Amino acid sequence: MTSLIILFCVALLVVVTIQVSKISELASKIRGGEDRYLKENDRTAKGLVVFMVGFLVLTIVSAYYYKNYMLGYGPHESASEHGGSIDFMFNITLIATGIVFVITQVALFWLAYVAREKKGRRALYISHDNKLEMIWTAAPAVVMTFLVVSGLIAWNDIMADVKEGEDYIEIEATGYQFGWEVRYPGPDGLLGKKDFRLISATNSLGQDWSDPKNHDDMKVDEIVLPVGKKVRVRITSKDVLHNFYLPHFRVKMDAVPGMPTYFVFTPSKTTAEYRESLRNYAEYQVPADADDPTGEQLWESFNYELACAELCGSGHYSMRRLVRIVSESEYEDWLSQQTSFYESTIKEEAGDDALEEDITEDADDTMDSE
Ligand SMILES: [Cu+2]
Repeated sequence: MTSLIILFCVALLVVVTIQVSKISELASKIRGGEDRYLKENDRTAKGLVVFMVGFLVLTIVSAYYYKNYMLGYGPHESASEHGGSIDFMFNITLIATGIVFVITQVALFWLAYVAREKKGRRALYISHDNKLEMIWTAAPAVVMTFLVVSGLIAWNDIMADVKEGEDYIEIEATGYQFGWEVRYPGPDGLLGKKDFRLISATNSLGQDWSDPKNHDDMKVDEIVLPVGKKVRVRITSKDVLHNFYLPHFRVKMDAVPGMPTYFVFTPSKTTAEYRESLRNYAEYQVPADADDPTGEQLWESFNYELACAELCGSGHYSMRRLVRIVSESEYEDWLSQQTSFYESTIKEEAGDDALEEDITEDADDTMDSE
């Protein structure tokens, strides 16, 4: 009801404004102010052109100022093999819409100036023009088709799953409020089975210990991956929606509880290489006059990171994890230092008792089924 009354008031206000302006227009005509009216009209039309020029100049200045924030430029180059095609789509879309933006703004303000009211001038009336219709239908259609088709091709390319027999590393990221559990498959290269009913204080992922593939699976704090190798990330969530986001690799995928998703990508730059590429950018250097106790430049301490890109609750910000891309040999070294979660936690803590318990439970199950 309140909104209806407000709407009615707004409508009334509009009517009042129109009536008042009509009256003042009439009054100025009666006072013989037609010349003054035309002069004012002239001034407004010229003002619009000045506004357009200022507006476009500022647009260009701000585009130049922020050019380093464009994907794929300056310190924002992608660090994955597919990243370039995403950056290309972003930038080509920005350029296409930018051109249309300039054309329409110029047309809008320039025409308002050129076609302003003048003494003795009559408005030109065009009821139909096939040529014009063709141009403004065909031109956007061609551009849109190009954008949509190249977008589709890029999408199918990026979202393609690994093929059978292909060499890749598969890891798993499970989002929860508030963090990520990252599981590596261990020496066998295979992730073990999970069942949410097995989730407990000591088994946060619900790994099924009767599946031997689980025994060498490792949980890690830092995501370390070798450069130039295909990685398939299984993405899932334990509670609410999260989003597995690796901005530097142009990787972004929802983590949906109960619905596994994945993303396949190939890191193309090691952390050390990426740091080196940031070396010359002012935003990655500590200013000479700054009070810097570490004496370290910002580019030296740069790290790739995993973030959650789905607002998932009060601790959303704290879901950051470090990602390190290293050479193949460094990766093997790091991998050999990781211990299996089963070996280090489950087996040691529970000792032989748990194993015995498992056996008795199994025996009970068999009796039940009989
Ligand atoms: Cu989250």
